[in-house]
Amino acid sequence: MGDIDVFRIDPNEAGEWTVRTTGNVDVICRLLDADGNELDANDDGGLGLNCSISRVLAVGSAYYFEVGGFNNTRTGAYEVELIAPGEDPNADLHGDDRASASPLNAVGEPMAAAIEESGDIDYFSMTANAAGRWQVESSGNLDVVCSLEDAEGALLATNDDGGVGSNCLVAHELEVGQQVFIKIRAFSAFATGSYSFTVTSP
Ligand SMILES: [Ca+2]
Ligand SMILES: [Ca+2]
Ligand SMILES: [Ca+2]
Ligand SMILES: [Ca+2]
Repeated sequence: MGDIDVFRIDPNEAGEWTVRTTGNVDVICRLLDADGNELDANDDGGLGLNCSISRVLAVGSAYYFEVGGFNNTRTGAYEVELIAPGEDPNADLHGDDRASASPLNAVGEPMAAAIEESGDIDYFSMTANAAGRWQVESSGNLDVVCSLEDAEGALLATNDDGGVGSNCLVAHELEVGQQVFIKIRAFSAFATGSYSFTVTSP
């Protein structure tokens, strides 16, 4: 592995934990104990080319989750998810409607997410801090459709394949302080997989 990121895990309960990546990067991962011994390794056990490791962990011990690029190549964004014992590993991380939308993390940086099950819709909310033409563009191999809705749910813009490949690209004029919702779904009602999207300010 070339560039490696290491994440420390301190379990707060004993049982089977799942640690995995999301995004559209082909990563490989390893789980190490506090002494650096490898407990498990995985390449594509998650969605798409993401890795996933499930393992019974003990309270009071530190563990390390290593993420590297497959074949030493890794470009793009991924996120690490830690799922506690008893939590549903297939749970949908971003709400299916405006009321349960996730706040956008950052403007100008890719956000990794997934269509975990057929028909899933992911909503994200953001407030424009500048007036002008804002843009939302997806990346990855999943054919997604993206839309912009205003605070009342009126459709402002929608697009299917305006980006690279079958990725979406929407652009719309926003006012300062205007709240909008980004809605992302798979083009196919049956498709699942991970995707990323980037919001660009004027
Ligand atoms: Ca992989
Ligand atoms: Ca989702
Ligand atoms: Ca969702
Ligand atoms: Ca598309």
